[in-house]
Amino acid sequence: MKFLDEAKVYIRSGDGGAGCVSFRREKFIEFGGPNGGDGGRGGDVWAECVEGLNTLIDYRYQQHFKARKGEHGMGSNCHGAKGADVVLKVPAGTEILAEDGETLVADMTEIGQRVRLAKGGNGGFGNAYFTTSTNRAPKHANPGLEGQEMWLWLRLKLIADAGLVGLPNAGKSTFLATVTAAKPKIADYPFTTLHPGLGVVRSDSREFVLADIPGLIEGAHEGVGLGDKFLAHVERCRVLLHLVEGTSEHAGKAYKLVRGEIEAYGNGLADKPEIVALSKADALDADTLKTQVARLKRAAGRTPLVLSSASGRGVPEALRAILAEIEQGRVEEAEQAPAPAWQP
Ligand SMILES: Nc1nc2c(ncn2[C@@H]2O[C@H](COP(=O)(O)OP(=O)(O)OP(=O)(O)O)[C@@H](O)[C@H]2O)c(=O)[nH]1
Ligand SMILES: [Mg+2]
Repeated sequence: MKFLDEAKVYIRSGDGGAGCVSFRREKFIEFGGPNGGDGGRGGDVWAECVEGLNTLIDYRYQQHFKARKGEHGMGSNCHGAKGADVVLKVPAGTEILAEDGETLVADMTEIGQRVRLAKGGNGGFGNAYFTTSTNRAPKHANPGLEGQEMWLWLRLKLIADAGLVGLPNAGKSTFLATVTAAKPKIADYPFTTLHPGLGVVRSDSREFVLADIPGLIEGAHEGVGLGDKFLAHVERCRVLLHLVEGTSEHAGKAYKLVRGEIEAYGNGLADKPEIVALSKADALDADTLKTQVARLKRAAGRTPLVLSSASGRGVPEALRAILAEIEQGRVEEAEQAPAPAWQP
């Protein structure tokens, strides 16, 4: 399945059905009163967060979603039926934004979450409704109310606890493949990864979700390479694992370049906790390793982890560091959450 992380959709809820003007006409029944039924309510448009989706690709093929109209009221006090709803099924992590692309309408983060995006129009009252003591035979009914229509943006921001960032070829996908059951494409050319991938890491009997995204290059925030929009997929992460290729020319420069792009992207990404690791340690001789570690340490302002997905060196340490950050995040979240209401 192809990946799509942004889509624009048009939605319209159903119009309400019109009320009916009708009078009871039966043999032997004199003065049959008004009996026009009310119109039915128009259908609503809902968004629902469902399992098993990780892309918005379905919205490339269908962009218009209209709920059905309510049926008109009929004689003999028959009310019109409610129009059928439509439901937009979206993957977990989808933000629903207004047409301006900024105003958040809903954030779909939990499987099963349902949000009404547009309410169907109310049905009109039939003439039976308007009967009063002074007007025993009203000859008018209401039309139904119109449904609402709007354009919305769907934007997917995958939900992961930790995210991998780095230059192309830094070994991000290889790391994901080493620590999870995910099978990302791995090759020794840049931009092997075009779409983000997720994997579940099980370590020390705990679990977390790790996201692998495409590589960043200089000028990504101006659209160079694959741009930097895919960074949205690590926006929800608690911690970033920044891999710096040990075999690169200068690990310190490589680190700074990526940091520069993360800062240019904004959205709070630069403030996230970051674990820095020098990757592909197995491919370096002792001297080069030492130099690269020293350069990276100077650039990052702390001692980097030394990592090799090939030999497994440093992998448990990296996972432990990530887990510690995630735990820390959970503790902070629990502290910030309002205390539960008092209950007897
Ligand atoms: N020797 C060695 N090679 C590695 C290691 N990790 C990755 N590689 C190789 O480095 C190349 C790039 O690896 P990827 O995992 O595709 O790199 P990436 O960061 O995902 O690259 P993009 O998806 O292009 O951004 C592949 O040929 C891997 O086999 C490692 O620990 N040691
Ligand atoms: Mg990759």
